[in-house]
Amino acid sequence: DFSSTNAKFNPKISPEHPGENLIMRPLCPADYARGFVELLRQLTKVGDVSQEDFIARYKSMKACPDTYYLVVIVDVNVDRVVGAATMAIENKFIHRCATRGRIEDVVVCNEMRGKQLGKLLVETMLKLSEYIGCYKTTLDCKDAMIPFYQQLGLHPEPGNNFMVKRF
Ligand code: 16G
Repeated sequence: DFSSTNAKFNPKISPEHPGENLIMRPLCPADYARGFVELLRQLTKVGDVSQEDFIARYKSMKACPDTYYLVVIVDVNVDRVVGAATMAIENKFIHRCATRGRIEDVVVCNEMRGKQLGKLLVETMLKLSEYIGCYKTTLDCKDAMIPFYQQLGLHPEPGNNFMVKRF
């Protein structure tokens, strides 16, 4: 239900109506041919991911019910994936066996900037994680993206830092 948040969208868009010639839906295997993996290259290094690799990973995610939510926005005119976001649900013991949402790999293709699609993807994932009952939902992002995420109600949490060890 986007009725409470729709005010933030001008013009008004929603998951059902993301914009002219656009649809929003869960990722499906045929999205490899629609450029899903190519789109991810606009976010970070992806490397070689063959169709077989993609299908294998897709199946392994599907095999974990209620854990991976992958959403895409497709431009039906050109039949290409133009936006995508992932939410992973983590099962915890803390907070009375709660779940926590992690929003990952949010990307909108360069040509589709300024259509509020990133906002729509993140807002959808936030709504979904709230609906699922997550006690919190987090993401990590570049400094330059902090204002973008802040307008969606996310904020850096004082005293909490994002730590990483790369391999
Ligand atoms: C950003 C992404 C994160 C992604 C990472 C890739 C969002 C909200 N954050 O931080 O999900 O995994 O970039 O960067 O989309 P890396 O390749 O340097 O890990």
